[in-house]
Parts: sequence; structure tokens; C-alpha cells
Amino acid sequence: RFTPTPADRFTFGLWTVGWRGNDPFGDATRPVLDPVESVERLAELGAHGVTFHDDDLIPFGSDGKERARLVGRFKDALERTGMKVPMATTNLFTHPVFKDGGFTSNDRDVRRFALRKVIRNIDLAAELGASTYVAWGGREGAESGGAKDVRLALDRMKEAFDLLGDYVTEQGYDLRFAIEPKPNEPRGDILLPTIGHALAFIERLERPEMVGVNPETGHEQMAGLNFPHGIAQALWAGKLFHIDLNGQSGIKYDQDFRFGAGDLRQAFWLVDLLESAGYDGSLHFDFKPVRTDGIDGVWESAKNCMRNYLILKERAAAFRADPAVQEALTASRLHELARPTADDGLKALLADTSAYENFDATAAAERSMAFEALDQLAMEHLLGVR
Ligand code: 3MF
Ligand code: MG
Ligand code: MG
Ligand code: MG
Repeated sequence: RFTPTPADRFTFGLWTVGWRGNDPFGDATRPVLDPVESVERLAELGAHGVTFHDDDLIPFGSDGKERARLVGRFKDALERTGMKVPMATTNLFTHPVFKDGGFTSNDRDVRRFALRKVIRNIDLAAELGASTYVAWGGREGAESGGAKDVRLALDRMKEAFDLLGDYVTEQGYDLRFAIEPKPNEPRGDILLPTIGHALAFIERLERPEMVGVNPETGHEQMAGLNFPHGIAQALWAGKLFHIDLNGQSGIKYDQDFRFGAGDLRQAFWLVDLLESAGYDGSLHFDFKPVRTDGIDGVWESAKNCMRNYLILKERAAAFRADPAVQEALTASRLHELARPTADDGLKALLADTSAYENFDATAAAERSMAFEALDQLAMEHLLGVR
């Protein structure tokens, strides 16, 4: 029970299980993990695939020969295990050259280098069969007001996505972009800080249909936002191209706990939403196994990211199937929300005296929404007592 198979579409970044525990205050606590070992171990645990930043697989500065060797043995591991690479991304944040950003660095040479670095890895992504290319602009931002002209930076950001869209189209790749919002860290403030900012930005692009979002649980919750609500809006906009699942406890640094840790109730509603909406993309974990643990904790937490998703999936299904919940949903008038407000048309609405002239606001105000009973049912399904 709760043991995943590749059909569950669970994927992991190589940088997640491969994180060595280095943080701003301390050095690495775990040894280097070979990407080939990650592929093998995750396959054994029942994952569907892995994702990577260019530099996770091919260390920055590797020459052509070394690059070919590393890609070759990675491909062998994929073939051996049947693991897929549904998504790839670019590291535009670790090397000091990106200290002021990649697409929006004030330094034009750096911006041109960043675009070439992305394009180089897009070729590899396409070769490996990826369908999504994620862009997290962790260094696109500022610590002080005069340092960045945000309107110009957004022009450069748009220019970058427009050029990358041209490139993918010219090459005939079957690849879409997903922007990953984050409010801060490592920059004091990052551009495109939330799902909403990213969705609005995408509509200004030359090829908006090619670009969606890759929201991360912790990133929205760092800003105190409701993650399921953000995901619902991305789904509503047809823009949920990918997702980074993890755990976060409130407004803090980016904790990247395993999925299910942190805000458990939002995790429950998130799984309920993804499953009832029929989201069929990757269920991608972007987490960090806590640095207190050895390699045992790495595989334990990777396993439990998937296990917790499957447990919550079962709990959410039980919640939806419970006749008492169906009654409670009716009492809360969820079905009425599904009905258009004026399907009789504007003219009929204006002529309807019961809508306004004879509307009894006092009586309507007295009708309970009955949300407390509904929420307690959810709580009890989540806690496994129903
Ligand atoms: C940082 C992140 C990133 C992105 C990754 C793109 C290093 O907080 O979440 O992980 O997810 O760069 O997928
Ligand atoms: Mg993150
Ligand atoms: Mg995070
Ligand atoms: Mg992420």
C-alpha cells in the first residue's frame, strides 16, 4: 500500500536527493551523489523519472569530451532503468557570473551568455525527450531600489522568453516553458515573485501559448499565500505546465521539506485539487532531505514524498466519496456556485425585481453557509478517523 509505480508520474530533480546539505551557515554534511546512482535508486523506489539543471549533470566548465562522457553514462542509466526525463532546466544562479541575474543582469554580456547557456541545455532536453523546460530566475532581482529598473528588467525578461520561443519553434522541438515564481531568496526581492505575477507576465509575451508556470509549494507559502488557490488559478488559466511539490511551515526561508511535511492541510487540499482537476503532468518533487541526516535519510525522504502524496490521494478520494460530505457540500451550496449568476441574460437580470427591489437581504444573510461542518469532515478524513 502507498507504494508508487511509474504510472503515478512522480519525478525528482537530481539536485534534490543530490543536495549535500551546504547552507549559508554550514558546509556540506553528505558526500557527492553520482547522478547515475540517483537514477537507479529512484527507479527502485518507483519513480517515473528525473529532472536536472545543466550543471547537475555536467559541471560548469566541463569540456566537450567530458560532457559527452557524462551525458552518455546518464543515458545508459535511463535506458537500463526505464526512467524518463520529462523536464530540464538551467542553472543561472550558482556561478558568480550570475550574481546580478541571467536574463536581467545589468551586464549585457552576462545576459547573452545566459541565453546561450539555456539554449545549449534545451538541445539536450529535447534530445532526452523532455516536454517542459523550467525557468527559475533566482538571481533576477535586487537588494536595493536603485540597483534595478524593474520595467526595463521585465523588457529583458520578455526578450529572453521571446528569443527562446523562437529558438524552440525554429528547431521544431516539442517543448514548452514553465516559469517558476519565488518571492525572495537568494535575492532580497525576486522578479515575478508569485504565480499571479508570472501569469500576468506570460500574457505580454509574443508566444504566450508556449509558456506556463511551475509553481512550488514553499515559494508561495513563503509569501503567506494559499498554494492550492494559486494552483487553482493556474489550472483555470490553462497554465499549470509543471509543479514543484514540497513542504513549508509558514513565512520563513525556503525550507524545501519533503512533501506532506509543513502545512499538511494545504497539502491535502492540493492533492484533492490536482486529482479532481485531472492534472496529468509530472508530480515533481523539489525538496531537500534535511542536512542532519545521512544518505539513509535521503532515500527515506524521497520514498516518503511519494508515499505522502499517495496517502493524501486516498484520503481526498475518501472525502469526496463520503455521502456525509456530499450532503455537507450541498448544505454549503457548492452546486450553486457552479451555476452561472445570470444565465437568463443581462436584460432579464435588470427586469428581475426579486433580484433587487424585492430581495430580502436580511433573510439571505441569515442563511448559514455551514462551512464548519464541511471542514470538520475534511479534517477527520485527513486524520484517518472516518
Ligand atoms: C529554488 C528552486 C529551484 C528550481 C529549479 C528549477 C534549485 O528555490 O526551487 O531549485 O526549482 O531551479 O526547476
Ligand atoms: Mg525552491
Ligand atoms: Mg523551495
Ligand atoms: Mg523549485
